[in-house]
This record gives sequence, structure tokens and C-alpha cells, in this order.
Amino acid sequence: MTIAYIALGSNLGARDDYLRRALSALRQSEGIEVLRVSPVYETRPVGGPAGQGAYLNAVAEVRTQRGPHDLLVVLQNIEQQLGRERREKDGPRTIDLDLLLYGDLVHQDERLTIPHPRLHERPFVLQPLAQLAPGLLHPVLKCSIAELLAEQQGLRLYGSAPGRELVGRRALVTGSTRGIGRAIALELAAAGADVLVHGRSSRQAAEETAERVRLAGVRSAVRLADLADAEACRRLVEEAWTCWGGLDVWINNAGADTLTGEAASWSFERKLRELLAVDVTATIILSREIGRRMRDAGGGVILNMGWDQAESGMEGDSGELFAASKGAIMAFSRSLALSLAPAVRVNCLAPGWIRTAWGERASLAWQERVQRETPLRRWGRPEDVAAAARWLVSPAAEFLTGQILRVNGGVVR
Ligand code: A4P
Ligand code: MG
Repeated sequence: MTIAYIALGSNLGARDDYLRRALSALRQSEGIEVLRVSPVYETRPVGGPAGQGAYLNAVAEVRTQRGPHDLLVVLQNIEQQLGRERREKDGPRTIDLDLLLYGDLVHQDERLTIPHPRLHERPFVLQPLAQLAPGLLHPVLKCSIAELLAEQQGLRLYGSAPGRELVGRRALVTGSTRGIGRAIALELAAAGADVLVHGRSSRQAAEETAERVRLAGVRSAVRLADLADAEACRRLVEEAWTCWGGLDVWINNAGADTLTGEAASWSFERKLRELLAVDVTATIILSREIGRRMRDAGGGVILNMGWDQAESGMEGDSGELFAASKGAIMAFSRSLALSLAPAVRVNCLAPGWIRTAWGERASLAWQERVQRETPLRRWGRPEDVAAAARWLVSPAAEFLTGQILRVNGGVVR
């Protein structure tokens, strides 16, 4: 799954109708999920023959399983469906769909150049793109979209750029080699934070995440530790703290996976012991250790990971197991917030049905149940949780501590 950005432009005929139809065709394309669309801007034509009409321009953010060439073919097919004729360079067109960015890919062949070669010099692309992702780093030029836009306007950003609200913050995310933890690590990096990646044993997976983090133009390093071991937890805090001379953000995301792989066939009691050790005891030890250091150093933010149904209840072994472990984390987080206020903020996220390793393989009955029980009618994505985490650890949330934020598609029971 890759996040890509697509530019839309039209300056012939019913321009807004062409944009609407192009977006609707994108939404209906298999393997493409339109996440967000920028405002539409009316813009003066750049280049091309004299006297052509003004353009409407917008940018769409999509999430896709398709490769970049495949995605380009989809875009060209939509252009064709909508009556695009290719005549002169930069001539008027009913619809133009360009692939601006495809993750952090840098690529060039005769069919496709990524990032789009003129992206950085065109306000009609940069302005709508900056509405969606001001902090996104151009993978070649290594400056943010907001900076590129300012440059086109003859301005220079002074101080921290928009969308880079965590510049200078040092963060650690436990369990960030995959799934939700990885999404959080990448999201904090996109906001400008340096991120320490933690994994249990796979150095390779951790290094891969760290490599991705660095592409956002920030520092990253890897620390491995088995959180089921209390001594390893204390060592992790010590090593992480000394790595960059302190930490500003600590996110306890790691949890034992008792749903997939070999663990799925463990006895109830073995699963319980594992969840209590990795989810509960480790979160408590880590947050107390790091919380004390942050308080002594003058401040910091801790974020823990609960579960929305720990409060409402869910039937079955997994419901009981996660209610006991995640419920404990949620209750503990409130008390710790009181202990560490006002210097350190402590909050908790309570995700609902998020499509991670288990969700990918869940039975049809589960898929239907998730749809039925979620008012927003879809699985949550790791990125949904990451977006909430980014906000909760940012200065924008500085008046929030001791809170539990449900990221669950609207379930209120
Ligand atoms: N191609 C290579 N890389 C890409 C990519 N990342 N995305 C190749 C899309 N296409 C890419 O494109 C020409 C060839 O570029 C394709 O065969 C593809 O394989 P095209 O869409 O057939 O032709 P075009 O649209 O004339 O070229 P292009 O490059 O899309 O033009 P531009 O640079 O986008 O300029 N003024 C305003 N205000 N608003 C506009 O939207 N657009 C243009 C078009 C000019 N002036 C404008 C606007
Ligand atoms: Mg084009």
C-alpha cells in the first residue's frame, strides 16, 4: 500500500464536471482508495498557446496497491474516457491527470518520471498539494511542499514550516517495525520528529522502518528489546534516553500478537500471561521510567495504546483477554497522567477495528461484522491511528492529559 498524489486539471468545457467525473472514476477504480481531495483552484494557464482559458486545478491523495506504471495507465484511461485529445504541448484539455508523487519513490523511464518533473515549479500544483500535505518532503529536493510553494511565491519560510510541527522533538515508538507502530513512526517523521524505531528481534525490519523515517529528512536509529523482560525494558529506556540526549515523546504501541501465527493456538492462560507481560507490565515499567526522566528534564509526552471495546465489552476469549490487558493500560494511563502533571502529558488511544495482520485475513463473517458495527462503515487504517497519535503528541493538544481518544469509526456504545 502506497500513498500517492494525483494532480487534476481542466480548462475546456464543463471544467468542474470533468474534475468531478475524474474523481468519481478514480474512486471506482480497483485498488485505488481516494483518501482526500484538496480545494479546487482556478488558475491562469502556464505555457501553451495564447488565449486558452483558465484552468481548474486540484490534487487528490490516494492509497493504492497498484504499482506506479499501473496507476499511470489508470489515469490515462480515465483521461481517454473523458474525451481527452492530445494535440499540442500544454494545449487546452478537458482533463489532465498527472501522477505527482508515489510514496517516496524516485524513478525515471521513458513513460514515467516520479516525482513529476515540474511539480516543484508550479503553484497550481503546489498550492492544492500544500493543502493536503504541507510537510511532505519532496524526495529529490528534500524540502517540504510548503517550502517549495513559498519559494514560488518569492517567500522563504522562517522558523518551523507548516506541517512540520514536531521539528526538533525526539520520539520513540515501541513495536514500530510494522502495522500501527510503523505508521505512527512514519507519521511523526513526516511531522519533523526524529524517531527511534523499536522492535523485538528483527533488526532487518527495524532498519527498514528507520530507513523510511530518514527519508523524511529526520534522524532515526534502531533499538531492539524484548519487552516481556522487565530488565530489558529498563535498558531500553536508558539507551534510548542517551541516544540523542533525552526524549520528548514516548509511544507505547507494542503489544503481544496472540491472534496470528503460532500464538493463535496457545492456551487461554498462556495468551493471558503474554498479554499481561508485553502489553501491561511493559507499558507500566516503560512509562514510569521515561515519565520520571521527562519530568526531571522539564517535560514530555507519553501515549499508550488501549482498545475501544475494553470499556463496552466483547464476547469470546479475545474479548476477555484484550479487555483485561487494554483496560488495565487505559486505567493506568489516567493515574499516571495525574502523577506526572503538569510537566508530562499522558494520554491513551483506543483504536477500534483497525485492519492490521489479523484484519487482512479475517473471515467474511468478521468483515461483515466490522462493517455493521462501525458507523463510518469501514475498517480503520493504521494511518488513521497514526494521524490521531501525531495530533495528541503535538503542541496543538497541550491542554489534553489523562484522556482516552477512541479511533474507531464512530462507535459510541
Ligand atoms: N509522464 C511522465 N511522467 C509522468 C507523470 N508523473 N504523470 C508522461 C503523468 N504523466 C507522466 O503527458 C505526456 C507524457 O508524460 C505521458 O505520455 C506520460 O507517459 P500527457 O498528459 O500526455 O501530456 P501533457 O499533459 O501535455 O503533459 P504533462 O506533462 O502532463 O503537461 P503538464 O506539465 O502537466 O502541463 N496551467 C495551469 N494553470 N494548470 C494546469 O493544469 N497544465 C499544463 C500541462 C500546462 N499549463 C497548465 C496546466
Ligand atoms: Mg498530463
